[in-house]
Amino acid sequence: MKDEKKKSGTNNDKLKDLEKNRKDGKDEFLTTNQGVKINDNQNTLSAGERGPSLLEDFIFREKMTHFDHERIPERIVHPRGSGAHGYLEVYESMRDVTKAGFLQDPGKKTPVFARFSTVVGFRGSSDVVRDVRGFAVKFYTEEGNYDLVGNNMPVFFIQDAMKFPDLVHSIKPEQDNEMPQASAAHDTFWDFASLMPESMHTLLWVTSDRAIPRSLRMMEGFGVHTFRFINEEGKSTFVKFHWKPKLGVHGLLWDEAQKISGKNPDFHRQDLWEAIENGNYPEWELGVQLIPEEDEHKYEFDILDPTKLIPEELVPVQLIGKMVLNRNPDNFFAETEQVAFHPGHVVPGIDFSNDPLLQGRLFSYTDTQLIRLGGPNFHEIPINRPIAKSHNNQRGGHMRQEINVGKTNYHPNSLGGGCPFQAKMKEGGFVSHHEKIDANKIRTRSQSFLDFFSQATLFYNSQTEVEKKHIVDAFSFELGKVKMVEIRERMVGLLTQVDQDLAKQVAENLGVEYPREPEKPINKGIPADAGPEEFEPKHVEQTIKSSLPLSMLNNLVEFVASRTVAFLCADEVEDDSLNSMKKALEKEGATVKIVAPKTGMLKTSGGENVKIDDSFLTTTSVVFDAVYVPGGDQSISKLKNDGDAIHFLNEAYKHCKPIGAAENGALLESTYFYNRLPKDQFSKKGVILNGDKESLPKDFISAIKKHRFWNREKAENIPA
Ligand code: HDE
Repeated sequence: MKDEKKKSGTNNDKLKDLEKNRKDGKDEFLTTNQGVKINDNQNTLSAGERGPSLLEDFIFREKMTHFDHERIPERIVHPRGSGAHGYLEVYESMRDVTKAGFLQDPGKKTPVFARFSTVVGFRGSSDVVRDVRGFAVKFYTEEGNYDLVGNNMPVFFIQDAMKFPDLVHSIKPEQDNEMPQASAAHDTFWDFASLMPESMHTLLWVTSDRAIPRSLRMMEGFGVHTFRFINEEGKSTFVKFHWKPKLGVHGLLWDEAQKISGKNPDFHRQDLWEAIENGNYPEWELGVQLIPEEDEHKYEFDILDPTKLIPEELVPVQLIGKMVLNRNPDNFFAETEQVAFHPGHVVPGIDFSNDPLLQGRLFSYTDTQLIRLGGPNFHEIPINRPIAKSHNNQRGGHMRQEINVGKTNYHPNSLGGGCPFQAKMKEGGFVSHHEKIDANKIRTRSQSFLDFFSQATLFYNSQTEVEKKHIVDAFSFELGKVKMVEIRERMVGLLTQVDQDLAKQVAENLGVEYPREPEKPINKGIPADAGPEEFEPKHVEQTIKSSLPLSMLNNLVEFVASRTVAFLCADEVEDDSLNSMKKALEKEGATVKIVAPKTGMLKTSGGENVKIDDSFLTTTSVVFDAVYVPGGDQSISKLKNDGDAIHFLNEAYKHCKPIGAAENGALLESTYFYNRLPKDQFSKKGVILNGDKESLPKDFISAIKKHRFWNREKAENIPA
């Protein structure tokens, strides 16, 4: 079954290309790398039964040497990631604005490999930390590889690549003691942030629930920078790229995320893997915001500034295709670890803008692959090689795979008939956009980049009250972990520039003084010889005050497929209420897991044997989307005496998740919330009790579609 699923994705040119490198040891002899059959893989060669090992044991030496070299340096940023294969299918031709071949024909499918990542944590850290997520897609187009190396947030911390090493040093574990892991909540990061007011907009995104996604399948992606589309006539149109997930954008709660980190640090990786294995293929629509060149200076922000987004109310997102991920990698290291992305991998029809952050990235990515993958031939690694033909005069280097024939490795040549030829533009040769530049060499920041706060305010204003509260809590948590009071105070000072209420609440939670007069922002990022007024941050009047797509909760997508529901059961659970709910949920595509006090099998009241998926020892409410308690007096009375079962329900309630129970919720009577909640409020608050075999599943499914019930006032007071 699993193999069939995997094969369903093989119908694309890149997957066929990888086929020649796939190896399966099934029915084969064990051999050395030189192909010599191995007779004993358990014992080293030694002088006598109890004597020393012999140096001549080439089989042992080869095995151990390979093992000793199995690790490569992890990515300095984005080391922990999960990848998958799939395709992009285009809805409509983009010929008017770009000549990129893969965007010309409706229905055209281009193979892709996508990798999602956290930024800060090491390769072995948890998936569910508060962080930006990388969203990188390699398109294997017929004109060469195109990489869209984006994030799940549309803006970035800094405006200029020059500051990137400082940003990353500050956010990574501190240099003296290498703590904390996978977290920005420490002094060096907030010290840096408090001196870098341009970070403010991105910090609002990072303190929102966007930074703790429910699933990699439920997050947006953004190209961040403004790029260019170039058409056949050489006309340029500015473009911002978006990925819109079919399932909508959903987050975790912070308390939940921290607990999942302990219980299942592979939460996102496993969710992506299982969704693909089970045929719930994740999908995103590719969207573009197109800005005619004439409009470059039309907005109150600079489109080259990566700390700004273009509100969709000003430039709508046009959906031009969909990406479907339908096949898991065969080998994590060979594919997900060795894949090498680069924003400079573009094809004719796509070009760069002068965004100073993008310009710096264009240098960094090849440079980093040279150290990470060990030399200049990383483009030959199967996952990286294009399906387009590639020929040039580059030769040699570590681990060269190609055997280039003939005499010539230079251009121009006559001995090789002049091959390989340069391609004219009409033959598909890449020609950089002819942008006129006539300027002095200077190190400075453009005046048009100096509004650091208005879009942070726009983002905050666009959130629901629940989302605003989570932002306040996140700032309070992060800064609460900061030891230096001055840093906390400086951050509160900066928050006053965004929103007074936000600043006031955070100040209150931190126990620092709230400045009566909004503090003048500190700007340390300017050259020493510049006049201070020149670089004073500005507040620029915004065209719009709030933007609908920026809130997750105002754009809820309701669905059930691939959500996971825990069934709390013990022996003697009633067959009917277990099976009817299970059937109804599975029909909708949900995954049901039987959770019981012990693992193994349980016996239903009707004498059936049911496999238990997890016990209270091996799982917890936080990894589920909803909880259901089937009926059966014996089962319920056993669970009533089990503190873990009651905690499971209290915690699910605290995290605002739908809870369903047969037989009027007898088990729920033992929970903290049952008697505190007026009975007529139950269903409004996502606690579904009353109902028969038909109405109960129907109501429970409707509740699951809502995802969470934020109206559980003071739910966080639940002691769980
Ligand atoms: Fe990256 N970034 N980055 N970055 N980035 C890397 O390249 C860098 C930035 C992003 O799944 C590195 O191959 C600089 C923005 C993703 O393999 C490195 C600057 C955005 C990934 C690097 C930025 C990104 C990376 C580390 C500021 C969103 C993971 C390993 C000038 C638009 C790709 C590697 C994968 C990885 C440099 C800022 C996205 C060191 C210098 C902005 C998704 O080259």
